[in-house]
Amino acid sequence: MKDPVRIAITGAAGQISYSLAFRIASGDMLGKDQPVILQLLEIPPAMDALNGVVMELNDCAFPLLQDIVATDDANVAFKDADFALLVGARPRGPGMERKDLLEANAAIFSVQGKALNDNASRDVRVLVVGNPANTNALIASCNAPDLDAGQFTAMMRLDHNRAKTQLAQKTGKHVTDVEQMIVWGNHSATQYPDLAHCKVDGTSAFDLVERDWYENDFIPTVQQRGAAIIKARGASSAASAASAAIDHMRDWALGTDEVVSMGIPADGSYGVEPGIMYSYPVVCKNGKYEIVQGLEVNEFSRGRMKATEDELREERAAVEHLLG
Ligand code: NAX
Repeated sequence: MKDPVRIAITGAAGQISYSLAFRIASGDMLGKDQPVILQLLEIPPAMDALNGVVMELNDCAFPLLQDIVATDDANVAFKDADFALLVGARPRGPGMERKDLLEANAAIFSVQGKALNDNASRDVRVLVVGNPANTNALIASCNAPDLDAGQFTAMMRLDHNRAKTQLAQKTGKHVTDVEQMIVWGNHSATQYPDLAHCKVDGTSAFDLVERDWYENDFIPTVQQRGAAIIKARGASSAASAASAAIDHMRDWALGTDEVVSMGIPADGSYGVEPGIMYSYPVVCKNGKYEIVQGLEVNEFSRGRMKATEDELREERAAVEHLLG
C-alpha cells in the first residue's frame, strides 16, 4: 500500500465540496491505489455543517480514506498538504461592486497563500476554484514566496470540458473524439474558447462547423454556461465544477496525452507578459505541466486573447496592494 497523501480542501461545507470530497475519497483524483487524508477548512459559522460532511464521509467507509481533519485554521488545514484545492470564497453579496468582491477575496487568498507558504509540503500543487479564480490564484502565489509560482494554478477545466461537449454535440461525435480544445485567458465571460487547432475525430473543427455558429453560438454559449446553469438549476455549477477540479489535479499529478487548459502564471508565451494567471493549452507529464508552444495565432484569436488578458490586468490592478 502506498503512503497516504494529504489533500486540503477549503470551503469544504459548500456545494462544490459536497461532491469533490467524496469523489477524492473514493479514488477518482489520484487512483484507486492511493490512500488519502482529507484536511478540510471552513469558516467558524460553517463548522457544524462541516462536521455533518465529516460524518457522511465516515459513513461511506471509503477504503482509501485514512483520516479526516476538520478545522477553521488554515495553518492546520494546509499542514504538510501535498495538494490544496482552494474552493471556498466570498460570494458576491447584494450591492457589492466587482471591486469589493475582488478585495474581499484578495483578503482571504493572501492569508491562505501565507498559510500554504508556512505549512504545506514544498511540492504542494495548488488549484484555485473560488472566484475570481485566476486573480485569487495570483494573490495566493504572491503571498507564498518560498513556493514556486508555478505550483499555483486556476481552474479553467470546467470551461474546457464545457467547450468540448458543445463541439461534440454539434458535430454528432463523442467528447473523446475532440482533441486540442483550448480555452485562453480568464475564467469569466471574456474567456476565449478557441477552435482553431481543434480536431474532431481527426478532422479540423472548422471543416465541420460554420463560422457563424463558432462566433455567435459556440463562443457565447461556453462563456455564459455558468449563468445558464444558475438559471436552470437555481444554484451554480457544483458537481461539474468538482469533476473539473478532479480532472485538473489528476492530469497534473498523473499526466495526460491530451492538451488541456490550465490557468497558470503567464510567462510571455503567446505575447502574454508575466504578472497574471492566464489560461494556456498545456500537456502534463512527470508531475509537471508544459505550455504547448508554436501554435499559430490569427488576428481574430489575437483580439480575443488580448481582451481576456486586459481584463486580468484590470483585476490585478484592483488588488495590487495585496500582492505581498
Ligand atoms: P458555496 O457558497 O456553496 O461554498 C463555499 C464555501 O466556502 C462555504 O461553505 C463558505 O463557508 C466557505 N468559505 C468562505 N470563505 C472561506 C474561507 N475564508 N476559508 C474557508 N472556507 C470559506 O460555493 P460553491 O458553489 O461551493 O462555490 C465555491 C466557489 O467556486 C465560488 O467562488 C464559485 O464562484 C466558484 N466556482 C468556480 C468555478 C471555476 O470554474 N473556477 C466554477 C464553479 C464555481 O462557480
